[in-house]
Amino acid sequence: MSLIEPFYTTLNHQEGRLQPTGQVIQRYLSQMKNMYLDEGAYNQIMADEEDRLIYEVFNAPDIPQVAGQILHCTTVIYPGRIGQEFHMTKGHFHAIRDRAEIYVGLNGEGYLLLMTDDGEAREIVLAPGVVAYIPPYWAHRTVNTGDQPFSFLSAWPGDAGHDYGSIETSGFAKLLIEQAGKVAIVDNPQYAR
Ligand code: PAN
Ligand code: ZN
Repeated sequence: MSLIEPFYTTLNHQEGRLQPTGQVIQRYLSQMKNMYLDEGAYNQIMADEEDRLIYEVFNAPDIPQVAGQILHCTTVIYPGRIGQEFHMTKGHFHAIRDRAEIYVGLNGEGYLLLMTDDGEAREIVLAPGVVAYIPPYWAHRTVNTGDQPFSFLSAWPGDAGHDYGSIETSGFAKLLIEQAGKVAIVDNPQYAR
């Protein structure tokens, strides 16, 4: 491994951003086609709004993506729903499945959903100050269940990589929806492992 310079970033808890920031990833609804259950609601939003920014990722600058390094970033998920389903991240397994991760809740209201290959599911309320441990082998997705931006900090091994394809194909076992004004966790009728 090559020697890189020590550095720091400053975390803005209110905005959920790292300063200075490296690569910024913006995820729009159009990049999440077929990930939300309600296809009619998806099409309506795409017709009315053209597209919608669902979340942004602010990576710490210039860390090589190799074993031994610790990548880290913040994520901000903007509030809203697609039909009954709350705005969420794409979700992924790590490409090297036995790589773990830590999430720290910063601001807003949201959940961390976890799932194994067998569709075994768990959830953690990622309130501000909550430090969640994502063990090796667990896929993870976050969901904004509030009406303000929901943000959290993540740190994970440099060689972990991201496998988005598995979730794109199978979906997530559980969905977070609004039901009679409340947050409900329900089985995903389209989940197919
Ligand atoms: C996080 C996620 C981030 C965005 O940094 O990558 O919250 O979610 P998606 O990657 O599912 O779009 C992480 O888990 N890194 O490994
Ligand atoms: Zn991850």
